[in-house]
Amino acid sequence: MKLLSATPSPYARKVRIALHEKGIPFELLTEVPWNAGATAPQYNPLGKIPVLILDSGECYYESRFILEYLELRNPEPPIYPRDTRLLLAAKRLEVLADGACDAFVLVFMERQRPEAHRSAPWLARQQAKIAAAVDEIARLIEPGSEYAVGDSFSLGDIAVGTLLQYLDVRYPELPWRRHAHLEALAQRLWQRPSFEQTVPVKQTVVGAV
Ligand SMILES: N[C@@H](CCC(=O)N[C@@H](CS)C(=O)NCC(=O)O)C(=O)O
Repeated sequence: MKLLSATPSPYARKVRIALHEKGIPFELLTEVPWNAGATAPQYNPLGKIPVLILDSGECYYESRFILEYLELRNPEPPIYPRDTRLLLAAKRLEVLADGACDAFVLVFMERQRPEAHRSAPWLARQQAKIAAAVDEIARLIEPGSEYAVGDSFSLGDIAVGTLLQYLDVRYPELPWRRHAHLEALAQRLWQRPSFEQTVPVKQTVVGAV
C-alpha cells in the first residue's frame, strides 16, 4: 500500500506512526497538498492528505478513518484500547488533538495572507481553541502516568505526541511545556522509533491558497 503524505502534517504523521507501530510496510508518497498540481484530489474528493492507497486502488482518507481501517484489518498490536472506558478516553484525546491541529491550520493559512489582510479576531479565536485544547489534554492525562491513557501505548499517545511536536514546529510560542507532565510524556513518546522516524519537517507553500 501507499500513503500520500506531507512532511509537516500531524494527520499524516498519526497514520505513519500507526503503520510503523503495527509493522505494516508501505510506500511513502510526499507532496505539498496546498500547491498547484497536488495529486490528493485524484484519491480523495476532499483534496486532503493523508490518503492510504491500497494495492487494489481503493483509497482511505481522513486520518481517523484510516486508523480505524488499519486497526480493523491489522488488530495486532492494538492501538485502540480494548477496554471501552480507555478507548473513549483515547478517542477524546484524538478529538482534542485533531481539533487543535485544525485550528492551527486556519491560523497558518491566515498568516499566509499579507499582514494588512489578516483578521486579528479570527487569529485570536483559533489560538484560544488551541490553548484550551492543550489545557484540557493536560487535565485529562494523569500526572506521572507512563502513557496518555491506561498502561499501554495507544491512539491517545499517537494523537497527543503528534500534536505537541507539531506545535513545536509550527507554533513554538505556545507555552504548552508549563504542563510538566505533558512534557515528560512527550519526551518518552518522542524516543519511540515510530516518532523518531517521522519528525515533522516544514514545507513551503507556493502561491496563494
Ligand atoms: N481531518 C483531516 C485533516 C487533513 C488535512 O487538513 N490535511 C491538510 C494538510 S495537513 C490538507 O491536505 N489540506 C489541503 C486542502 O485542504 O486543500 C484528517 O484528519 O485527515
